Amino acid sequence: MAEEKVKKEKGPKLADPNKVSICPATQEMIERSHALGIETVFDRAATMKPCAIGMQGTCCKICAMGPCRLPLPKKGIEGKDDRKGLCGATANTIAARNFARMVAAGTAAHSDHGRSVAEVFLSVARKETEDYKIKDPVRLRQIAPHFGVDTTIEKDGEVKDRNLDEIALEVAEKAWAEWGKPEGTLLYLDRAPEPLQEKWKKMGVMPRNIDREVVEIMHRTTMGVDQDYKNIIKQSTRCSLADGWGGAMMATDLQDVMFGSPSPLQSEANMGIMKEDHVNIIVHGHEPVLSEMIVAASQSPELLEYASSKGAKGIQLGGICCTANEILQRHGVPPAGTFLQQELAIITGACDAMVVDVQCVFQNLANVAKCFHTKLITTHPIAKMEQNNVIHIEFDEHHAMEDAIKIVRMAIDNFENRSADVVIPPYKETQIAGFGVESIEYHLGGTFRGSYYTLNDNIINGRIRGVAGVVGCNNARTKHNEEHITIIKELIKNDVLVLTTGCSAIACGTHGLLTPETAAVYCGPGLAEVCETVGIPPVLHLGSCVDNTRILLAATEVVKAGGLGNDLCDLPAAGSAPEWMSEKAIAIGQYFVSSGVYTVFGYHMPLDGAPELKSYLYEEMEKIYGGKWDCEPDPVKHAHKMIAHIDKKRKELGIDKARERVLMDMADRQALEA
Ligand code: MSK
Repeated sequence: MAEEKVKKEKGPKLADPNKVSICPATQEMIERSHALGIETVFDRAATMKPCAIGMQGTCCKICAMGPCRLPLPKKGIEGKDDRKGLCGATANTIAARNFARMVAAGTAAHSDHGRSVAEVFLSVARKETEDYKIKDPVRLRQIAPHFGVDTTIEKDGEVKDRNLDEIALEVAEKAWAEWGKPEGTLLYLDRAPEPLQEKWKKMGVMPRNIDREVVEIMHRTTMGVDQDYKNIIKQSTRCSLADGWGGAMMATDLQDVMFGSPSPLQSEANMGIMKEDHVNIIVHGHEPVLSEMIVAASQSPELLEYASSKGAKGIQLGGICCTANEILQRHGVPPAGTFLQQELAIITGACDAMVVDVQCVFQNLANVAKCFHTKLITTHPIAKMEQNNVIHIEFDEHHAMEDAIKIVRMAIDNFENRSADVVIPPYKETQIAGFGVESIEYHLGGTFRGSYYTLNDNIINGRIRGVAGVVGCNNARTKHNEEHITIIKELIKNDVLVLTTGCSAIACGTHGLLTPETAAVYCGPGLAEVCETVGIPPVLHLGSCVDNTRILLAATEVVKAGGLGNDLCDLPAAGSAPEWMSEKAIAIGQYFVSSGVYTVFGYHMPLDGAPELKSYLYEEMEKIYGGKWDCEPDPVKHAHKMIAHIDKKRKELGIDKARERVLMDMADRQALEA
């Protein structure tokens, strides 16, 4: 262990635990990492500063004449902006190309995840695998029409339900084609409100197929192609829509069909979910196809007995990042932490195996794992690690359960090899997770009404001021979880119902915001009344990063239910990614903005070096799609920008007066009565 430790005497700058996180479990584990001399992301962030020109978005490295760097002059632009790279590319072109490439990378990540899911679904439909089944046939019948697949058949003058296997096969083939079909546009676009579809058609941004839009960005942004920043952003819109209304949305739907649609369930969150006397397996990444099998394997009587034979009292599964959210929302498996806690879960000394798939996985996990007994297992052919202590068990859906059993057995065998003291920070909170489009309808609309009417009614009467989607990552350049939690508390205090996904959702669980009891403590009177009446938390956990599409569809249901305008941009709603770090967040932001949502990012946006492009994204886009970008690092101001937008929309809808009435306190009411 000693030789793997970071040499403290070399004096790398260490993070101050209390300054880098608001989470006590995280603070304690950072302290432990320092005591053991193990470096984590928090220390690296203290040592390495980000590149100032990259931060401005104006470093171009797409050809070997560069990198060309075009920072904004200290005094700002005086007169004509004549900054240019060797080829003449302007700051706007360079920053737009960089932005577009982030959209392409983010779309590729979500959509390749979706492709893997579609591939497994195709195997299920073709009956090539026994390990996966269609768990939610109702969901399959719901989505089939969006693929142009009939769910009924007319026979002998009678309309009957069509055979499920036939529907599955046709849906699987249609879905699979969406990545590369030669003609037409994506089928799911018809799920958006019609006025929005009309805007997309008018602008020529209806995605044709998913892969094509990603490839086209890579082509357009290579040296010497698209040199008009507005045209580059137009393709960024088309590509991002292929993510939000394409690859990511299909990932969510097909996962629901195969693994079951989530419904609210109780669980816990934070590193305190790990158990010293259990075999602890942490799954991390994004794709649930393997982790679904690991959940099943870890509950099998044979493996539980095997764990007991090795002296363990059971098998404790936990998650990090969005794989955590996937198995939380369907099985109640508790998340052990967010993106920034991945190294710390190993530093507990209790992690017998960490199983990673794709996205958001630190390469430094291998260095941390070397300091303990932890088996670090990569499972995906596109995501291996170079370090020699990493084990690769390639997952294949055709023998999925076999792979999962092998992994769980390996973790059990490793239980007796624990080499360091086990220190599990004793912090965890209860949470309710697993909301979706249908469960919001059920809880806020009721089966009796079967619509979003009651939610709309409460928005119109002002008890609920508006709806916010707060999503996304942690970022080691900001204080872990602080922005998420401050913004969300400020929103619910002001009667804004919050929908959350990704690491933001895990942060909310960790800090106790995902229980119905939260309403009485943190909410304004209107939202508290609604939450207490229907028994929901004021912050609804809607799943993983790809499940941001649930937010789009829930918003579409609100539009359909009536009374709040005709399009997503009419709604008193706003989006936020307070601690974003991934290219995927930019793709998500762009598809929300292009779907009509005012979207505020925290930390910073790599646009400051290109003021014209920045004002195009922050102002002009609203004139085209109804949504726009914004950035505000201060969390309280951030929340109030969102609230101001919500109030602007309430005014435009003519429902601002209703809200004034609902905000009357007892004294006002008594005065009125008198
Ligand atoms: S895991 S993309 S850090 S939300 Fe989806 Fe968390 Fe961001 Fe990864």
